[in-house]
Amino acid sequence: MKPDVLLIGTMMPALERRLDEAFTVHRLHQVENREAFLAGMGPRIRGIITGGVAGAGRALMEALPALEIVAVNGIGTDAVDLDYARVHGIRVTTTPDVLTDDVADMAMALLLATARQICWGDRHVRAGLWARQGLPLGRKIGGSKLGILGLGRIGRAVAHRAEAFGMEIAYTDVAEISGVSFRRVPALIDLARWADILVIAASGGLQSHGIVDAAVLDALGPQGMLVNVARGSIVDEAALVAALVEKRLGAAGLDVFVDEPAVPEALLGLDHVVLQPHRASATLETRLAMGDLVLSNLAAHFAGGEPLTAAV
Ligand code: 8YV
Repeated sequence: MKPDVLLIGTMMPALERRLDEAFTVHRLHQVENREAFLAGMGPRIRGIITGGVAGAGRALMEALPALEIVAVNGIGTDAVDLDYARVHGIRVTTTPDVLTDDVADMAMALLLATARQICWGDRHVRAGLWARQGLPLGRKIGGSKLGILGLGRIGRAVAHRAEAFGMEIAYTDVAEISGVSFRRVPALIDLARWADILVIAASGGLQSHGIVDAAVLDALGPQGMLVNVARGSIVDEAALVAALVEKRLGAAGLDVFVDEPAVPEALLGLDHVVLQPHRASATLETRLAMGDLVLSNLAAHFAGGEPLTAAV
């Protein structure tokens, strides 16, 4: 008997085929009447596969009394009610390490695209404006000051890349990170005051909710730049939009938003903002590696063993 699992969202076809081989997969996006489905099938579901942002909230978990494991296809656990999982002995796994390089690359890509106005320049050429009007000058990355919020695996990978670009680096984290030579600035507002560019690489959740607020954005200032490859919830999005519209913040490169896939309308017309549809881990290689890890975690658990990368 193959275990019944619930797939929230989609994965690459090759990975979904492998899921189908090992499990009886129920696809939530194909369910027409969610209530009826949960009433009928809910008691049989032993596993959930979900993305990192939303999916396995408390209401869904409560409707699945036989739930044993939530395998997150990502590093963030925002999609899962971790307290509920702990209390009910439900394992939660993520996909660490395999996505670190790609997310750090996206941070650098956004940083460069924003500072050097790559997308703006591209629009300019395509619109046939090159011969007719100029563009404002970009900002030099080499020698600039990079503040990193969150010096975990991804933050460190950003720092190492930025070093190669000749940037000066400091970070804010809840504690001093051992084994790194980067300077820690305990208060985020001080980091923002010092930095030319602030990259957010912290985890989402209650602890970081809204900590990049209006005061931090003002400390970054009209010459400053914000890059976010972590979670939209870490930024006070209304304050960010206001700061960008009023030019109190110089520029932003954003891969994540509060209410994805909704992006604040006011950002769409701003040339000093670069937008991405939450794609930092979206390479063929990394999505395959993430999927592999999801499958391995589920296989280990259902074979009676310890999942490889358990968060809970
Ligand atoms: C994914 C992410 O895009 O790792 C995360 O936490 O947000 C991203 O890598 C997301 O998990 C969708 O699968």
